[in-house]
Amino acid sequence: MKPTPAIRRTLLLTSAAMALGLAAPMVAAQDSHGSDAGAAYQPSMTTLGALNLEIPGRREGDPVMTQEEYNIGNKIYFERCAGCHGVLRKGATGKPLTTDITRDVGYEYLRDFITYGSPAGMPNWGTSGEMSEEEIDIMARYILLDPASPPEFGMAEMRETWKVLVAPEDRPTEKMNDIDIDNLFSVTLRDSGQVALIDGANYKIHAVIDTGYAVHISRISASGRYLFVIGRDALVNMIDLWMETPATVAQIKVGSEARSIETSKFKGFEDKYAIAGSYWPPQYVIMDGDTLEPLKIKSTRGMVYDDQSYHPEPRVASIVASHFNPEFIVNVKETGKILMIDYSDIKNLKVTEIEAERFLHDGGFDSSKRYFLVAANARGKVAVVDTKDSTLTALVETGGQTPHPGRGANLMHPTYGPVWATSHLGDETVALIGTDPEGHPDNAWKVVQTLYAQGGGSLFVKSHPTSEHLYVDAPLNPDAEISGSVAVFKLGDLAQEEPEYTVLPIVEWAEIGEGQPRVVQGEFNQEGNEIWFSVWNAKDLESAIVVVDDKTLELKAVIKDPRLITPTGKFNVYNTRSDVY
Ligand code: DHE
Repeated sequence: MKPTPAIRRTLLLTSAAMALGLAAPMVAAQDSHGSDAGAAYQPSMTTLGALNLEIPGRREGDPVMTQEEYNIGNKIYFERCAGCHGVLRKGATGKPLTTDITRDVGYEYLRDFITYGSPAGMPNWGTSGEMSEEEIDIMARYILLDPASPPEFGMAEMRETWKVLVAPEDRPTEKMNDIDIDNLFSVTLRDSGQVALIDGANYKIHAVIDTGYAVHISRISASGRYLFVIGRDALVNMIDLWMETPATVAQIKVGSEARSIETSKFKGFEDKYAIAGSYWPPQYVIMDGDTLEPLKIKSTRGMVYDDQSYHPEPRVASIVASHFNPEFIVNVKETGKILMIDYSDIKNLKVTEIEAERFLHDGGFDSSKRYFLVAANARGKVAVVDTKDSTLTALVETGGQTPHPGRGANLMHPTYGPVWATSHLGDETVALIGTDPEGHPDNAWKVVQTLYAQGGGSLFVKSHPTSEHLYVDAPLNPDAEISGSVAVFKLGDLAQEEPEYTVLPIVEWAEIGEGQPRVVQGEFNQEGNEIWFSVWNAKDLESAIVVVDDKTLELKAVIKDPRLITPTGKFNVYNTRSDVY
């Protein structure tokens, strides 16, 4: 179980993450808070940063600050600091920065700390050139002021933003196009705030649709007709794939910052509800599945699962829909709770609250779709929920640093039977966790094998029930060769103690002249015979999607188009709605 020195690379990922628009943490000395990938991959609250918030009521001794300087402070704070220190500065993965602490240490200390950083993990914002002297001066004064209070987003605010562009009765009663919807891919065009709908068979772009700012993920209604897309600005677009040219039929803004959206999948409730979770305000909203009308908003503010201390802003991370019960599974990051929201009667809402682990982030189902596995990333664990009984099944230490599975990958292991895989942000390991408590009880909910891929900075793994391969990306790795390629393990080789991997030079295949594009997130077509990778370049440079033949591991096609600006996540309609991965 030993990695060779060549693959055990030291990770200096802050700059890579910053290049991708990911915020690096700012202050505070604590273990999980260094300049590695795990620490660097923190939320950047860009929408909050763009709000014109008022300077909180002045107190004696407050630094004098113009509104213009305050706006700059807000922007920097929400984009670079709030992901760790919290919107209200009460601390999240980073230490609190409330005025009792900042005033105690004073202006000079704060200025120097921001400038030079600390060996315990504080990035050196000044000496690295990331922030100018003026910006540091503003930030040191800004955190001496009381924290800003971004707006709440209740029913009145949501309804004001809610638009039904095409009413259900005016929509087609049958599919009006000849698109093979089940094999369509919704592709995030991150920096243009759009999604591209690309044909899985002939790679034609059927539509490019405007969505929210720094658009994040797509999910599909149970029937496959409606596509839901959420932007980081919490704008939800509902797209009707039956229209002659698919287009948005309803829209709503559910908060200021959001990352997740899902739809009801249980029998009898198909297409009935949608749910979106927000980072700010910390809440989720259940909406009508035909119109996005907001029906029920629930705050996630409350007690942390273990020490039962109050947390003012627990963010909603991943949300999935149960196949066994009429329930949404909502993962609340800071309180470490997994909420099973019973949507069969939303007037008398029943919520089962599962104690799991802090810093829940992303996850997916096992191959039976009964168990949901979610990374508690800053704790190095995966929580397993039995969605049939709505109980916690296990907490598994992955053995790696900062697990980041995406939805994970399900494999049939030649020795251990069904397993689910996650890679890690902080190192090159891939943990394979046994998921078959009946057929392979000795292996269930244990790391049965650790694979060593190319290096740290991995975000997504992928496989398919018909595939003989496991694909591992590493877009945040500082080495261009690694971030520009993917590692592929053959399932048959997993019986060996130290299976080798093949490297696919995806960026090279894309033949892109300029920039240092990163390869991110493999996604299979419906049949499972090809896998698509995004070649994610800067906004003003050429990007591409590379299609790989899963049987031969050879290049099958390169999709290029001037409209494909910063492609990242890809969501095949069938695989996404059926949780096939
Ligand atoms: Fe994501 C999923 C949060 C940055 C691409 N990302 C998720 C989920 C969460 C999340 C909570 C799970 C959603 C679900 O399943 O309901 N992502 C965050 C962040 O907080 C973070 C770290 C920083 C931020 O400020 O947003 C972040 N994410 C990114 C990126 O920079 C990525 C690589 C490129 C992009 O488009 O923004 C990115 N995230 C993705 C993708 C998924 C995702 C492609 C869905 C993977 C899947 O297979 O389902």
